[in-house]
Amino acid sequence: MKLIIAIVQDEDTSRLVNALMKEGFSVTKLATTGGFLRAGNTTLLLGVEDEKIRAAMGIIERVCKSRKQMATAPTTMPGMSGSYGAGSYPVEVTVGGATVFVLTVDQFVKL
Ligand code: 2BA
Repeated sequence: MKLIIAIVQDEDTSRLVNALMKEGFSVTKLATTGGFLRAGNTTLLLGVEDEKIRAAMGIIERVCKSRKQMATAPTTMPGMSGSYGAGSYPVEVTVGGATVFVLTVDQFVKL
């Protein structure tokens, strides 16, 4: 068994969870925040049998389309500490898509 950790954009979450559950995958949804943009995103946990990994990845790839958009990234001026010097700057980032980790599961038990 593998554990898929998929970080996706909030906009894609509902469609992705629906698509995964329709195909019989169990999903746990966590509200998370990206370190760079400090904006909300969603992390999904899926425990998946090895032979179904390809199907799960296919659904994630199909639903989570990436697109470019301008965003405001927070920054801190060098040499300043705390909130002093904190500012923000516009950046073009690719959002959507998915950042996916696949981990081997040593043990899976429901107690
Ligand atoms: P964020 O850290 O908020 O990053 C959002 C997007 O901003 C990134 O999309 C990337 O396009 C851009 N970005 C990130 N760091 C940057 C930098 N130093 N300079 C310029 N642009 C930068 P993704 O790469 O698709 O990542 C989407 C979200 O997935 C991330 O949100 C973060 O929450 C998570 N993530 C990505 N890589 C990760 C990793 N190696 N470990 C843990 N979480 C990761």
